Amino acid sequence: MGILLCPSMMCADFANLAGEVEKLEKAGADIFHVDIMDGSFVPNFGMGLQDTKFIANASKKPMDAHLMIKNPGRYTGMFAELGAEIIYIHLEADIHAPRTLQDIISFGAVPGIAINPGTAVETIRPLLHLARYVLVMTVNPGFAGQSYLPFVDEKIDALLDLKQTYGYRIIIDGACSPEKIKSLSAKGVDGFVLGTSALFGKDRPYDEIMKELRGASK
Ligand code: S6P
Ligand code: MG
Repeated sequence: MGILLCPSMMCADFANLAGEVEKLEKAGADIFHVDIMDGSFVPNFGMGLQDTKFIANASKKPMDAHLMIKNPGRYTGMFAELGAEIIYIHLEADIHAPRTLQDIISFGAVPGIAINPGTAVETIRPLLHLARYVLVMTVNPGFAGQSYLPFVDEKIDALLDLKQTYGYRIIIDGACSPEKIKSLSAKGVDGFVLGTSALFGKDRPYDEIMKELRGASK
């Protein structure tokens, strides 16, 4: 299987969200990545509920919800209802994370664990058996357009080593440049969130860029 390309919709042109979804879907987007923020777990606000619902309905491709919010367990049902097929939570934000991950499954969605640059693999390890995806943050969560934090490489290696045991897929979120996509996919990383580093604001057609990214990862 090839790599999963997941456009980060907070980087899209909101003046033409319908056109963006259509172009990205035609270009071969695998999963639409939707960042949800509460101004508390991270110092920013992300996409709104209406945008989230719009994207879920506008495309046949799956959409994920990356919940950068405190107490995500209160809202997973709502995001499943809005159309998120994959729901990522940050374990630090939830004192009953195992229950939240089980709830996500009971709502018919796929559970994912997002891991911050400063969070150890050992912290999430007890719950890895409940996750089908691990979203590795390679920037501090909250903003697009930041620099890749190289110290996260060690964590990616550790998660790659545990991948067979638990059977999850690894997706990288943050500063995924064409060079990083090439080198990390060669190591066994399954997918990448595409923001300003590879896809948006490049003045080039999405299909051309995504074709190139897939070609380089073979
Ligand atoms: C950041 C968020 C991400 C960004 C993405 C932007 O908190 O979770 O999904 O939208 O990382 O990508 P880039 O290439 O601008 O860093
Ligand atoms: Mg994200």
